[in-house]
Amino acid sequence: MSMAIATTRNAELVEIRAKVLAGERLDLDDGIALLECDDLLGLGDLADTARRLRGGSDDVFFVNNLYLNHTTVCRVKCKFCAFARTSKQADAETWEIDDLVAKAVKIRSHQEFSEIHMVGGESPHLDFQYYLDITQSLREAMPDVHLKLFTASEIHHMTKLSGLTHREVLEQLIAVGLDTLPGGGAEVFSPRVRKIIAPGKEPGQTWLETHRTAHGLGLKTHCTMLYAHVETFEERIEHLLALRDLQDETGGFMAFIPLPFHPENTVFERRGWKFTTGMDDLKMIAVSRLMLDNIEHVKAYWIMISTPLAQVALHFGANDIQGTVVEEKIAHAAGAVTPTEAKVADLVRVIREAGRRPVQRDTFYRTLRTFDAP
Ligand code: V47
Repeated sequence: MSMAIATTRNAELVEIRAKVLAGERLDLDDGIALLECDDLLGLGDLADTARRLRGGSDDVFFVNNLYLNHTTVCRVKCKFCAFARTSKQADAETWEIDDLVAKAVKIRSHQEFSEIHMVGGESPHLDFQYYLDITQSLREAMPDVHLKLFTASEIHHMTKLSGLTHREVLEQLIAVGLDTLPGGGAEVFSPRVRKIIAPGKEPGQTWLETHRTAHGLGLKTHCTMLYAHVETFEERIEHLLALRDLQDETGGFMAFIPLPFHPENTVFERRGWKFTTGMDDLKMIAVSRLMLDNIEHVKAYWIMISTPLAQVALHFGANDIQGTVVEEKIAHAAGAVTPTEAKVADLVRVIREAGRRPVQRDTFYRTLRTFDAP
């Protein structure tokens, strides 16, 4: 009995499996067929096979990191977002630079994080100098910590604040300490989808162009897709193909993170939108791995899919579970029921018990610490 017959009952999956085993690139139709396929275990096995064929091992990565949000004030009003506030709302929060840096330094006194991941709203009350000053202050206070700051949407916002180009904004931020960009703000690139869920946001092309510019300046970045709201399967795959094309051109993406839509406290909750199920999330991880044949790392973001499902996702093409996080607010504002932080020992246990080898990494996926295999 051939391998393909042993692992799948689905005729289309057999054909796509043959392409994967031959090292052929999958196309739009393949991607849609994979999302439509109901042979979940066959799909997971294929994604895991693809990961290994491209050099993946049993190593599963995590980072000891700290999330910060400098402001919740945002002018954009994306309909999927439960985190944003107007400045008049009582619980709106904008940090004074010294206070936020002092908070990070205090946390560092008892947690050796290697990375700060900081994103925020697009506040009309902050100027570009604030962004430069906060970056420089974090850099000076913690010279050995990697600064992964600001989504491409925030970089675009800074061009509006400053009158500078995307390139100039990035150059100035790099000069004061920016190390990489996180992948947020991508949502789904389709103009149809953006018009419905984020009419005030810049076009998907601007997100891509900002990352292209960053890569051109030698900055590595991350990429995401917010899925399971109004987008079609075709629009999901087109999004992945746009990322794949840019990666062919620049090689600047280190990891892809699929983000399942959390509807609580958003307008979509009132319209009856539901949280994704494990089936949706596992399929999306597997299809991301299969389509993104040139992005080395796919994250099973435990904050949004839970640690039990992240363990399964490690057998569906994912090889990273993100990090310790400490203070996650975006997903939790929208109904995430996971804890907001994990200890290194928790992540090691989660990875080990999934039968994989935990590797604590830095942001560039260099090994900082290994742990015995299970
Ligand atoms: O940009 C907002 C998304 C992103 C909701 O770069 C929502 O390594 C689900 O980008 N339901 C922020 N998602 C998170 C993010 C991220 C996470 C982990 C790792 C990395 C990385 C990046 O979360 C936003 C937006 O796309 N988001 N609201 C919501 N209700």
